[in-house]
Amino acid sequence: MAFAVLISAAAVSCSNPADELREKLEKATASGTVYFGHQDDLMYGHSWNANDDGDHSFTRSDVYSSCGAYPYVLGLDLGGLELGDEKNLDGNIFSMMREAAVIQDERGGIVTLSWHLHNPLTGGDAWDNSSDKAVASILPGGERHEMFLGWLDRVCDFIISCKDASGKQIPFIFRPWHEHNGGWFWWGFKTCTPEEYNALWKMTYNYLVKEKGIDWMLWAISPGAGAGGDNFDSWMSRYPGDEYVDILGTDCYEHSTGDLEKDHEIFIKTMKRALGNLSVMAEKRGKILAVTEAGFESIPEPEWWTEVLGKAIEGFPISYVLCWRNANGLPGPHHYYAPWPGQCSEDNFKKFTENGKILVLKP
Ligand code: BMA
Repeated sequence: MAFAVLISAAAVSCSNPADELREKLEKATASGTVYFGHQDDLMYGHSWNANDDGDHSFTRSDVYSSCGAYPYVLGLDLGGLELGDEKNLDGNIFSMMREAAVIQDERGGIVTLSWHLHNPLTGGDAWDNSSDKAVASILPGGERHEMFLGWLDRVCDFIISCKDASGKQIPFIFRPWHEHNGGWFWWGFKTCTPEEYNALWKMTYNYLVKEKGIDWMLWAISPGAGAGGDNFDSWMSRYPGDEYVDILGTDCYEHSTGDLEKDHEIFIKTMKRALGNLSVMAEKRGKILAVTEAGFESIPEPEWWTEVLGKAIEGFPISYVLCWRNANGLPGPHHYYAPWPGQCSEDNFKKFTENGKILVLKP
């Protein structure tokens, strides 16, 4: 009997793409290596845009142009999908995002999904924090609850539609309701109570996993560190519970004050503090650690990768670090977080990805 139980557990573990993804992430941390990630990497870069060009090859990438390999983790955002839009909030065509996700998976890489969704009560964007009733309105019994389930249905349809050639689901890292200890999103600490936030997460999880059967994703929670008084020490009051979370990450950026040395020092200190907190928690609770977003807009420091980011994450068992997008369009040509050919940190980035610790995806 015990033998039979063991066999069936092994069979289940092999057949669920989420287990394979978990193993991949744990392998990185066990060997002291870190997957490098970049938001929207295959969709557009500093001076090109696959959406506008109708280029379905997904061979272009600013990271590839800078170091000869693709990011191991591709970040994509679902913002706009909830309304049935054809493109996401940054101009990515959803059907092309699906193609990119499938190709990233085929290449052996990982895909993570974030969601800058509209405010369900006011109709504004994710940054519309004008009402403290938005979260309450979509919880069971709230006036927008049914409407919100329709939004979740669209997310489910997209996730389910992402399959490889053999019909296997793409195992996403799903990262909803991020930076919730900040006050800029409508689900942030200023506009909902800890109880409402936790109920929001559980409702989302239960709907996707229990109701819709989407059990092939890992769920990542990502408090922000550093920006505008981050309440980091108390972020745990907004944590739905161990059964709803697989990955503990942080979103942590360097900000420019005009004094680079000072900016680096603050960033390294902030990152280390956040990872110090999260690594203890991850170890205790058996969770995977990650830097879910990072970067320094415009990367004005030529040695930023090895001397700043590398030092900030050194010594922590993080599975991946994802740098934010290289905007092509709004909010402007300065909004980029990974190097591109000719960018001042390009050589240093190459060095960073060649030290054996930072893993990129060789084609
Ligand atoms: C922010 C900025 C915005 C973008 C949003 C969602 O950090 O990059 O321009 O719309 O992320 O990707």
